[in-house]
Amino acid sequence: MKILLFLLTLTSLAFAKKPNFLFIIVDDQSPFDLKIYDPKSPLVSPNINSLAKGGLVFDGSYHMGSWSGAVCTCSRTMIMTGQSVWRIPRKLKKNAKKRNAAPVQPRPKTLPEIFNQAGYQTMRTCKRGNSYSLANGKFQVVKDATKRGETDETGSHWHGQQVMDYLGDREARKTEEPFLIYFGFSHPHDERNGKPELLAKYGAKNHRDRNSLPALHPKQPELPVNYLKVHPFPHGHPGLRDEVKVPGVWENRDEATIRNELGREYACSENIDIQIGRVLKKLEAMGELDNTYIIYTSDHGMAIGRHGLQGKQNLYEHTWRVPYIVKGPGIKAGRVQGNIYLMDTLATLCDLAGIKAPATNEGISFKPVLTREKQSVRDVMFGAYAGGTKPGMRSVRKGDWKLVKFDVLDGTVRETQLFNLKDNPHEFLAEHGKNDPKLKDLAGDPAHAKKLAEMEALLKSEMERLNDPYPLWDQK
Ligand SMILES: [Ca+2]
Repeated sequence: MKILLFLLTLTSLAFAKKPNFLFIIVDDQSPFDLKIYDPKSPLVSPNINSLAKGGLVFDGSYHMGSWSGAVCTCSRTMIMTGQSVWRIPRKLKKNAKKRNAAPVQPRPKTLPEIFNQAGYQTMRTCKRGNSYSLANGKFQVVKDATKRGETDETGSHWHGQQVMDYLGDREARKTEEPFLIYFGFSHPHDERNGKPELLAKYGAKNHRDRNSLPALHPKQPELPVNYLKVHPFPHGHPGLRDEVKVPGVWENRDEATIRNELGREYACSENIDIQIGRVLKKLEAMGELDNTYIIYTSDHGMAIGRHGLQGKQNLYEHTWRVPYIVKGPGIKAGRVQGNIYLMDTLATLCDLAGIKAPATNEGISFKPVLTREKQSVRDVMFGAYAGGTKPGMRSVRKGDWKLVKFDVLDGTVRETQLFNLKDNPHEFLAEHGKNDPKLKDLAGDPAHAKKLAEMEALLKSEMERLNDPYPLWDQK
């Protein structure tokens, strides 16, 4: 009898030790919106800051790219499947050319399916659409709705409440099984309708009237450091919604519009921070906080005036990079490069939960980075944007060096940029008018011809490795 009791205790201890996961994903947020990535940012986010202070902050976290103007769709499908951008499942348009069709492959096993099978209770709340619906529907509890309004019922509070209710229900039922909660928000994606009291802190106004544009206000965030009135050449996606049709911005790039829109972005992000605070407090009260891995990220970054761009369809660092913070049992607080993609989330969560990642996964577990055995999981990062004219934009980064290429509008725009991100982290171009010769695109500088050739070769090999179907003009 004593032995049986002992065994039962051991079993329940082992069971209790399975960690919980709270995966927080916001929609359209540049890492540089957050104080942890830009100390000058006026964004008030005490809960995200405290996650960062007690957890590990990644400086090299990227979404890999998109073959659609809806960058969210590719990004979120990569998270759910652990697959890379040219391999993830895609719906082909009726008239899609055969050569662009993805090869037929087994349907990837998704994050909720894996955790359901491993005995986890899975729940999600998020915006609707622009994601991988086959995965979304596999969570045991699904509370999806697009909430971009300025009230509690129509905004981020609603997503927070779904998680609060779910946790309350677990508490009432005394649920023992560990949880995986996919805590998604619909903001700060446009329309960035902030709550009035939060907008007031950033001197911003919600508005949709083209004829009554917002006035400058001293409380509005300053213009981004790499702001331009116009991008130096066409980005290659004519009529792109995010660049010309977002209510409140349209094709305007004047100071008042950009600063007001940043204020709106920050008001929405602060509301998200408040919702995260509610949930963390609840987890603490339930005694679950210390056994929960909390991940904070965004599906991709965002321009809002940086480089004269407005949307998420470019490969500058403000948009190609994402914020990524992990806090949880055994993680030592600090900062690392990491060199992770969003698609590595699946393998890492599996690793932390002691689950084998599925054969369809291509991501790399960055648990060795969380435990600080490693600083990074890979050396080379690849980025693509091919949602407009083809081939589109490509980028590759290794160490401090980054190459970006544009091959768009039927070959009428063919541009190459080379940055040293250590010297020029904001990717200043000649158009920014900096006096320092290091603060510009170096592609045309003969002193860097060797580095340029090296990066060109690296980009080509990454494109081939990842089955990129659209070679660039100088790669054929
Ligand atoms: Ca998004």
